[in-house]
Amino acid sequence: MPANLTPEYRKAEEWFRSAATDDERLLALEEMLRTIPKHKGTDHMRADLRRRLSKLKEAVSGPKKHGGKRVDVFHVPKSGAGQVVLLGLPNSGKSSIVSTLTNAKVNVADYPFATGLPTPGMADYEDVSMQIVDMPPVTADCAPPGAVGTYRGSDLIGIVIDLSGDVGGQMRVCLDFLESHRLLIDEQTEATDATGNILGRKAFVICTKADIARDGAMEILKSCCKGRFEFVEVSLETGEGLKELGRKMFELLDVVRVYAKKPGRPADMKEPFTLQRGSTVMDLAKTIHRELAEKVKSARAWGKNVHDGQNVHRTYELADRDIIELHFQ
Ligand SMILES: Nc1nc2c(ncn2[C@@H]2O[C@H](COP(=O)(O)OP(=O)(O)OP(=O)(O)O)[C@@H](O)[C@H]2O)c(=O)[nH]1
Ligand SMILES: [Mg+2]
Repeated sequence: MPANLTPEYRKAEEWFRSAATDDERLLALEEMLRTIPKHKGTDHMRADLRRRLSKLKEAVSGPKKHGGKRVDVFHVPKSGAGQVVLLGLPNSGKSSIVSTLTNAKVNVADYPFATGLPTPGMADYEDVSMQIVDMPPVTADCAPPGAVGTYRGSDLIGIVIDLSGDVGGQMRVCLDFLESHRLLIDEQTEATDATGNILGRKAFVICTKADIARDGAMEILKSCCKGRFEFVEVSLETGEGLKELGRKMFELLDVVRVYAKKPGRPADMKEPFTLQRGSTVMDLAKTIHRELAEKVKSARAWGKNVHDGQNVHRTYELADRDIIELHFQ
């Protein structure tokens, strides 16, 4: 029986191959196990993955003891439309962003190294929620152990730059960290392994403390990035730019919202499904229940690229805000 491995699984496999430490290998194996399609054709592969995982866990933390469970605090399970992980120097405003946009309890402080562990929170944007992860800081000399895995597992990296400080210096530290771990994906960074597979993540820049910015800080920052990133200027003090920040994160996560509808019933407009742009009717069916993907025959669609109630093939590419009624064999 064919295994029908998904792009998500392949990505996790690439991550495993490129991992530099056992901790990162562990995260990648867990991701492989999470994303591998679960059917008869993958039974052996899943058993093998579980074996490798438990062997690696033993190698990392010694044999299992009763009552003891190893928790990897740098592994942040994903939730919502996508995961944005923040990166920045001490005091740059990472925790302030998470504290302002989400209900998560984080430590905002006027002294450096106030945050010691990744902390996720959910931020609302229109009718979806996105996950933002507060992180311990990086500096020119050190980065939190395990953090590479958190960034590699994310959907988007938010580089946080304090506009009241030395913006060029902060950007250099963040770029050194990202480039040395091949965490970036853009035209200037070769974030691929030997077989040409992409390993990096997209990134953008969140410029904080706009209310107390140094003169010309944005110009200096933009000139040292040479058109590499998109920027959002915010002030957590005045609230300036926060709406734009939500919009930018949603745009860069590159997802579409789809509302499911049962035949003869109104669509559920409250809780859209979110899928990667480029997903099809079959992908939607798989998201609702993995066995439905094989059974879906066609669909009716309402949205900007179709006439109301138009019959579409199961390979139809979903557009943002489509309403979809699935039809099964
Ligand atoms: N004026 C102003 N102050 C800000 C802004 N954002 C954050 N701050 C202040 O900057 C200080 C540091 O903010 P944090 O959010 O704790 O910084 P952090 O990046 O999480 O710091 P670490 O946890 O050490 O990495 C706090 O005193 C905040 O109140 C802003 O937009 N404007
Ligand atoms: Mg903090």
